[in-house]
Amino acid sequence: MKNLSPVDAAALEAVETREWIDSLDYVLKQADTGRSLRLLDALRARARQSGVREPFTSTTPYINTIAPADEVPVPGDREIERRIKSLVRWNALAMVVRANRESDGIGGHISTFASSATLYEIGFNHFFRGKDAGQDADLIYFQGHASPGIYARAFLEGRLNETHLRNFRHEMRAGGGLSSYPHPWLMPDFWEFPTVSMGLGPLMAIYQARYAKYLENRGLKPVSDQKIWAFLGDGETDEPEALGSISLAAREKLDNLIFVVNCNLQRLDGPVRGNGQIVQELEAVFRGAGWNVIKVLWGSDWDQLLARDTEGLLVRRMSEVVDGEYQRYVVEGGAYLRKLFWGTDPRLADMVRHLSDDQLKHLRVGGHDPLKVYNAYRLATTTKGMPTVILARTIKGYGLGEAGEGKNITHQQKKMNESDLRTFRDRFNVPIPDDRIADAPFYRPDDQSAEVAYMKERRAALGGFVPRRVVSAPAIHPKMTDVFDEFVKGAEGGRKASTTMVFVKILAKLLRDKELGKLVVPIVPDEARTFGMESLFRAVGIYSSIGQVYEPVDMDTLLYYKEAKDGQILEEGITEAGSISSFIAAGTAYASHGVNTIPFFIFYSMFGFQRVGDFIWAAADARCRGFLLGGTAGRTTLAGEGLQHQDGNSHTLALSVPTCRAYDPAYAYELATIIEDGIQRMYGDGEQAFYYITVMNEQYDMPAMPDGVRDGIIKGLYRFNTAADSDAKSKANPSTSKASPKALRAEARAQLIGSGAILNEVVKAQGLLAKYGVAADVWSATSYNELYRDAHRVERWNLLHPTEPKRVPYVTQCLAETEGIVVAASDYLKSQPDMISRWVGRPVVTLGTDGFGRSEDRASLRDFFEVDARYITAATLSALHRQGDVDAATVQKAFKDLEINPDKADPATT
Ligand SMILES: Cc1ncc(C[n+]2csc(CCOP(=O)(O)OP(=O)(O)O)c2C)c(N)n1
Ligand SMILES: [Mg+2]
Repeated sequence: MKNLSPVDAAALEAVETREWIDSLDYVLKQADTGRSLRLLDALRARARQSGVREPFTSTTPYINTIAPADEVPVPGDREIERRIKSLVRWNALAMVVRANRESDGIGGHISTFASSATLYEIGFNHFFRGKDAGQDADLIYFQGHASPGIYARAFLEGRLNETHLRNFRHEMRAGGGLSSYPHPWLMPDFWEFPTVSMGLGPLMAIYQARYAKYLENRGLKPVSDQKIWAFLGDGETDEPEALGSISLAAREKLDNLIFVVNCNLQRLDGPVRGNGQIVQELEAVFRGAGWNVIKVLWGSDWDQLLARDTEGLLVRRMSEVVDGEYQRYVVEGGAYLRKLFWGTDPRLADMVRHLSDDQLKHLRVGGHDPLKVYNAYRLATTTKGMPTVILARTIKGYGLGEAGEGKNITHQQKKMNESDLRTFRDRFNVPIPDDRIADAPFYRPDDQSAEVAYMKERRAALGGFVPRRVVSAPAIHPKMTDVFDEFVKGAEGGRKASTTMVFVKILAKLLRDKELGKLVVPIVPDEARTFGMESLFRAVGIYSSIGQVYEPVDMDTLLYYKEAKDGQILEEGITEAGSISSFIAAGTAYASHGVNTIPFFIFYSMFGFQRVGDFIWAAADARCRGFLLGGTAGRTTLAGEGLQHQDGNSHTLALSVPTCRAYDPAYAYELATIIEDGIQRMYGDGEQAFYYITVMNEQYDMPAMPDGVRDGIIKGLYRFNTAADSDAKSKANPSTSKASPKALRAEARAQLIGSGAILNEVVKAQGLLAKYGVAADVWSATSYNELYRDAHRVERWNLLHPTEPKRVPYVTQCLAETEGIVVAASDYLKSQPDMISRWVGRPVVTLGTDGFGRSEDRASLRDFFEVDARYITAATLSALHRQGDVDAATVQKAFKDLEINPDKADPATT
């Protein structure tokens, strides 16, 4: 061959190729596919032995994964399904066009659903299982901005009416409207999963699928054929969250999970991979991770052409064209295609000589062909032992023609003129007369029509309409006194403890509780030992879908690392995003699985709201319940770790989440009270909220619960002790009596507020202040966020009811009648106590930890951030002096005694 001319060499190679393909065809005809695979393996091995270095390839050729011979026809009436799909398309488009005509700039998306209509319709007519008769329904994560299509279908099904559609993106109008995207908070009977923050849906779907198996393996839910579907955009896969956990899905063999990636090759601004092929890139990534990849690239029209491609020329051409060029083919005519796609080789051009330019242009891609999509779903739903991803090629803005089909502007297209509407109508045969087309009227055939009857019959056969959110878990009314009693009594034997230790004890007791135990779901992102939770490994086991197939290294110890198929702990490894997704799956299981599981997700507090804040937002939207525990919290309480770990921010971030109740408890009884109340309110009273509780690692005495403070703990503030209590206590205890005042001066009074571990500093300051003649009461602020919310609620009521007796915010009720300067200190931003200052009735001096943390010990940190007992004392005296209650000499002496440097740099900015 070396001596041949290039032309002869090519000819010879063509003959050789032909012979090899013939041989393979022969084997394929004679034997099962296993034989051909073994043959290919043998050839590969032979080539390698002879020194051929095969380039690594993680992709398959750019053709459909399912061969035409393996396809089955779509059951049902294809013609009616086509008509239904056209009506859904029309109404989805009309919804957006009309909304934007009426309110310019109201937004909405036409092109996304236009590209994915077939992907959804095949699901609705043949696959998506509903919830009727308690069936374990499929859980579907719809691509957020495809929502117009989902609404349009619900309209045809008779679930939404014309007013709803007219009020798309006008949720507050009379008669009801529709939210822009899937939001269970806004449409709690309809949407189940929030998806529109891109990347979150796919990740949540993976953990949802794993959670479904967890519930099955733990006997909390019967084993079923339920599928978790996630529909996502190809552009969306650039979000790290979208692909970040796909290896978990393969490792866990989640054959209940199906991703459908709508590969329209475009995102908002332009092509996803103009210079490459997004489908091939995704195939490589998913195959590499161990997924079953089904490519649906070409419609049935291409089958004949590919069958005639005996030399592999067409497949090669398909594989070399980049997405930017494929996109171009959509907007250009058939002549362009004939020249630039087919015309690169005369043999290729010959293959389509019998087709007109128009026919060439309309050769469909796979994602618009019901047969191809049906077969992909069929294979996906029957595949065992691995998750499936379907990469479906579609055309963005399909059917919009000049108005945007395949164009870069198509994502933003919201308006269509009369001629565009007419073209769309004609293309999909929508029965709207010419004289009405300009108005873009909605169209719904009557209930007796074949279309509506068919849709309803199909949905009934599959178990009812989807999406539909149903809360099926009944409220529970656990008697939990046994669990919490011991914490109310205070630490026995004067042993010191941290709130983290107390939390772990509470969790352990809850896990042992007869009624609640099995419902508790502890979730940790590789931090169990950090929080002293390792005793739970052995007690309840770590969930593993295959149990434990090795003998753990610490097998002979009491607290060995026990993995079990019915293990209860979700030990997620280092993924806060994954852990919060498990939290969401567990905290919404009361709706999606009919089980009231109670998640406790404990994490490093700096890696919670700050790191996965958008997931927490989605949790709130999804009406999630449960407990988030921010561990080793507090900017100065966490010693040593420094700038990245020391958290002074999380309560402020938590405030922004409407359904999140955040608490910063100091003592065991506070923590126990909050958790007990939380379980009651969420799982007994049905409140759709969740809790964020910071727990610390500083160990100190845990006092007994004072009388009558339960209500205050929940509301966010209560008086921990008074100056008189403290005085009496000091007198009774000679070791601290030195700090007691010689004589209390009536005018020098203070109300000191502390929270979390800083409450102890406040108690110490109370003693110090007594030395300088100041009588101080101490308050524990368990939640500034709750105080702030209550005050605003009351203030709003007063504003709206000007002639009725004024109501008084809880914080005002607590502090208005007290005497003296108010000083509040916490381990978080000063804005925390600042939030309540306007309802206190007099100025509040706030101490907090604004700024970057430092690697230091606790005492140095509290000195640096000016939140220790010395600074609380100094701040109180300073403010008392300014209002004339303490003389200059006393303040100066105190500053000297306490070693306060007035010229110290500001920690907020250093
Ligand atoms: C986290 C996030 N970033 C940005 C957006 C805004 N956005 C909405 S749709 C879109 C483009 C989507 O492209 P693709 O995922 O390919 O979906 P397609 O519409 O093409 O199906 C963008 C950037 C968003 N919703 N979420
Ligand atoms: Mg796209």
